[in-house]
Amino acid sequence: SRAARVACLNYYSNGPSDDSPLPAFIGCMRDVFVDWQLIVPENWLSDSAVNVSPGCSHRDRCLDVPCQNKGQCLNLWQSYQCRCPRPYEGQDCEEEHVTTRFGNEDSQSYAAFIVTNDLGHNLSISLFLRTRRHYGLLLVLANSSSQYLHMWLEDGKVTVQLNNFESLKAESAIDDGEVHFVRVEVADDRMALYVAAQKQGDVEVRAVNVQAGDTVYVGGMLESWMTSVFGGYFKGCIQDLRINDRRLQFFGLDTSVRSFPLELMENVTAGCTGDNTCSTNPCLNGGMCYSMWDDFTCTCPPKTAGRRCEEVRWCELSPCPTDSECKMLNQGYECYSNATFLNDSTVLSYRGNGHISRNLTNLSLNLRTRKRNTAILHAEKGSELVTLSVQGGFVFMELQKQGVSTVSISSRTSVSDGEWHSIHLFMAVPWAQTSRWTLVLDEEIEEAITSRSQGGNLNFLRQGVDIFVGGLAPDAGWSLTGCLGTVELGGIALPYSSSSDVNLPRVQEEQFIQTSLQPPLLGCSGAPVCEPNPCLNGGECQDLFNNYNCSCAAGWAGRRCNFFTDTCASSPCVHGNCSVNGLTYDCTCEFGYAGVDCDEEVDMCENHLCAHGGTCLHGPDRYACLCPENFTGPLCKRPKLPVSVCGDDNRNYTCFNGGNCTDRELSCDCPPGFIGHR
Ligand SMILES: *[C@@H]1O[C@H](CO)[C@@H](O)[C@H](O)[C@H]1NC(C)=O
Ligand SMILES: *[C@@H]1O[C@H](CO)[C@@H](O)[C@H](O)[C@H]1NC(C)=O
Ligand SMILES: *[C@@H]1O[C@H](CO)[C@@H](O)[C@H](O)[C@H]1NC(C)=O
Ligand SMILES: *[C@@H]1O[C@H](CO)[C@@H](O)[C@H](O)[C@H]1NC(C)=O
Ligand SMILES: *[C@@H]1O[C@H](CO)[C@@H](O)[C@H](O)[C@H]1NC(C)=O
Ligand SMILES: *[C@@H]1O[C@H](CO)[C@@H](O)[C@H](O)[C@H]1NC(C)=O
Ligand SMILES: *[C@@H]1O[C@H](CO)[C@@H](O)[C@H](O)[C@H]1NC(C)=O
Ligand SMILES: *[C@@H]1O[C@H](CO)[C@@H](O)[C@H](O)[C@H]1NC(C)=O
Ligand SMILES: *[C@@H]1O[C@H](CO)[C@@H](O)[C@H](O)[C@H]1NC(C)=O
Ligand SMILES: *[C@@H]1O[C@H](CO)[C@@H](O)[C@H](O)[C@H]1NC(C)=O
Ligand SMILES: CC(=O)N[C@H]1CO[C@H](CO)[C@@H](O)[C@@H]1O
Ligand SMILES: CC(=O)N[C@H]1CO[C@H](CO)[C@@H](O)[C@@H]1O
Repeated sequence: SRAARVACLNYYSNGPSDDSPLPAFIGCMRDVFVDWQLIVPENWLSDSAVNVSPGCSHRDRCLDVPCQNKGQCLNLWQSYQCRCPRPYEGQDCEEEHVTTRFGNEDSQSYAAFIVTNDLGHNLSISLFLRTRRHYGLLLVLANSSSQYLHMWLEDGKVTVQLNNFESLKAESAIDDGEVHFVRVEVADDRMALYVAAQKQGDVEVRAVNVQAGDTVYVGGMLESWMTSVFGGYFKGCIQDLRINDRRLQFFGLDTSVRSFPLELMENVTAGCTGDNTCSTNPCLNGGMCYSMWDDFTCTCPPKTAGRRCEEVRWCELSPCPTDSECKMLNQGYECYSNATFLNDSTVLSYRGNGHISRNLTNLSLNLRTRKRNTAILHAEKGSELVTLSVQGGFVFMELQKQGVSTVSISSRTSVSDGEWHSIHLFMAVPWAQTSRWTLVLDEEIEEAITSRSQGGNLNFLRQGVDIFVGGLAPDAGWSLTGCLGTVELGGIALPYSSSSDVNLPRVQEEQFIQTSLQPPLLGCSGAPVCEPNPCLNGGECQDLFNNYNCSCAAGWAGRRCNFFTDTCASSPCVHGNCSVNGLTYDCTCEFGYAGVDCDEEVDMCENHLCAHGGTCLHGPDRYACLCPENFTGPLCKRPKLPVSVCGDDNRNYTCFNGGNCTDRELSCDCPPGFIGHR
C-alpha cells in the first residue's frame, strides 16, 4: 500500500541556480527510496520544495507549434525554447531584425559602426542582402591605417578582398531582387565565402586582426570617390548583419543582444520598400507599368516588345501601302518600294527633315533602265553639287564642293540593258573630312572602282536643299525612263510613300520627306515590251520602257497596226474616184470638180483642154469643144481625115475619116479604128 502512494514529482525549474554548477533536473520521479525508505511526497513537499508539485503532468509544449518563422522548437518538459533561424529572434521567433534600406530613390547612403572589442584572428561576417544592382560597395573594415577588408558586388556577385590582396568572388549572382544570405568566414588562415549554404570558394589568406576601435562601413563610405572604386554606393536592403556574434543594428536597437554601436548613418531608411519605379512612366507605347521591388515590368500592348515596350514590331502592323515592303529600323520603320519613272513629270523631290545628324557618306539604289543618257539623282546648294546619272550607258557620279577637289567616278560596264542593277557609292574613309569615293556595281566588290580625287561627304543634303530623283529637276529634261528602288542616302531612305500613304506615323528622328507634287508610280512595270515584236503587219516597235509605240506600215493603223486602213470606205470623194494612199486617200475628180474630196465645182472652161483653138462650150455637166475646120474629137485633138464623096448619078454618099468608096456596094472601106456604114 505504501508502494501505491507513488511519488510523482514534477520538477519544472529550469536553468542552473546561482549556487549550483549543473542545470537542475527537469522531469518526474517516483519510487524514491532513501535508506531503503520509500519517500512519499507528503513527507517533504513542504516549504522546502520549490517548483515541485505532485503528479507527473508532462505535456510537450512544442506540440503547440509556438515557434514562428520556421523556428525550431526545443521541448523543455514544462516549457519550450525556440531556436530561431535568422533573421528572426524573440521568445517565439516573432521578432524580425529591422531591414535597412540603402540607396532609396538613388540616394547615396552609408552607415558606420565601431568595433568595441578585439575579435582576434577569427572573423565571420554574415548578412541578408537584397538588391537588383550589379555593382555597389557592401562593407569595409578599416583601422586607422588601412582598409583591410572590402566586400562589394561585381557583376551581381559578392566579392570579398582581404588586405587589398586575397580576394574571392562568388559563383552565383544575387542581383535578382530576392533575399540572399551571405557569409564570409576567416579562420585558420583561410577565407571562405558562402551564399545561402553553398560554399562559393575559399582561399588562403594572411592573418586578419580585427581590433577594438576599428570601423565597419556599410553600403559605402563618406568619400564617394573611394566608394566608386568598388562600384559606387550600394542600393538595396541589408538585414541582420553580424560580425562574429555581434549585431550591427541600424534601427530598433535591441539592447538584449550584443552589438557594435552605430557611429553614423546617412540616407539610410528602415524597411525595404522599393523605389517607385512606375512614377516616371518607364513603359512606352501605351505599356502598362507594374511596380516590382526596385524594378518594374511593362505589360506591352500587342505588337510591341522589349522591357519598356520600346520595340514596336511596326511591320506587323502593316503600315506600308501594298506594293511596298516594310523594314524595321532601330527606331520606327520605313516602306521600301520600286517606282517607275517615265518622263519629266515623274521627277520626285525630297528634303531632309532638319533632324539628320549622321554623316551622309554613302548613296545606294537599284536601277533599271534602257536609256543610255539620263539623270538619276541631283541636288545642288551653293557651290556644292551632286549628280548621279547614266552617260552613254555607264553610271556616272559627280560631286563638287568648294575647296575640295571634284569627284567623278564612272562604271566600267553599261547598265542600260533594262535589267536591275544595284549601285553603291561610299566614301572609302567615312569618318574623314575628305576621302576617295568608291563605286560598287551589282555587289561586285572585287570590281569596285575608286575615284582618283578625294571628295567630301554629302552632309549638305541633310537640310534645306531639294534632292531630285529621276531627273535633274522637274521639266529640266534628261529625265529617267525606267525604275528605281528606294534610294538610300547615308542609310536613310528617300521613301516613295508619303506620310499620307502610310498607316502609322514615322517615328524615326532622321528622315527625308518627299516634297513632290506628283505621287510616284509605285512598282516597276518595265517589261521588255518589244520582244517579241508586238507590232503587226510590218510595224516598227519603239520601247517606251513599260510601254511601246508602233510605227505602222502604210495602210495599217491601230496600237499594234492591226487595222487595215480602207480610207475609201466612207466614199470621201464626192465627185470623183477614191484610191487608198497610205493612211489617207486620193480623189480623182470628175470634170468640173476639184478639192481633196472633189466637192468643189469649178468653171468647166477654165483650164479647158480644147486643143487647136477649139472653142470651149459650157454644157450641163461637162464642157464641149467646138473644133476648128480641120480637127475633130472631143478635145479637137484629132486632125480631120479626108472625106470621099462617092456615087453615080442616081445615088451619092460620103465616106468619112479616110474611108474609100466601094462603088459596087455603095459602102465605105474604113481605115483602122473606124467601123460603120460610112
Ligand atoms: C543623400 O543622398 C542624396 C542624393 O543622392 C545626396 O545628394 C546627399 O549628399 C546624400 N547625403 C549625404 C549626407 O551623403
Ligand atoms: C578560430 O576558429 C577555429 C576553427 O574555426 C577554432 O579552432 C579556433 O579556436 C578559433 N580561434 C579563436 C581565437 O576563436
Ligand atoms: C590595420 O590593419 C592591418 C591589417 O590587418 C594591420 O597590418 C595594421 O597593423 C593595422 N593598423 C593598426 C594601426 O592597427
Ligand atoms: C523591286 O523590284 C525587284 C526586282 O523585280 C524586286 O525583287 C523587289 O522585290 C521589288 N521591291 C519591292 C519593294 O517591291
Ligand atoms: C509623262 O508620262 C505620263 C504617263 O505616260 C503621261 O501621262 C504624261 O502626259 C507624260 N508627260 C509628258 C510631259 O510627256
Ligand atoms: C562625321 O564626320 C566628321 C568629319 O567630317 C568626323 O569628325 C566625325 O567624327 C563624323 N561623325 C561620325 C559619327 O562618324
Ligand atoms: C551608310 O552610312 C550610314 C551612316 O553613316 C551607315 O550606317 C551605313 O552602314 C552606311 N552603309 C554602307 C553600305 O556603307
Ligand atoms: C508613236 O509613233 C508614231 C508614229 O511613228 C509617232 O507619230 C508618235 O509620236 C509616237 N508616240 C510616242 C509617244 O512616241
Ligand atoms: C471613175 O471610174 C469609172 C469606172 O472605172 C470610170 O468610168 C470613170 O471615167 C472614172 N472617172 C474619173 C473622173 O476618173
Ligand atoms: C483609099 O484609096 C487610097 C488610094 O488608092 C488608098 O491609099 C487608101 O489606103 C484607101 N483606103 C482604104 C480604107 O482602103
Ligand atoms: C483652115 C484650114 O487650115 N483649112 C485647110 C484644110 O485642109 C485643106 C486641104 O488640105 C486646106 O486646103 C485648107 O486650107
Ligand atoms: C442624083 C444626084 O444628085 N446626082 C449627083 C451626084 O454628084 C454628081 C457630081 O458630084 C452630080 O453631077 C450628080 O447630079
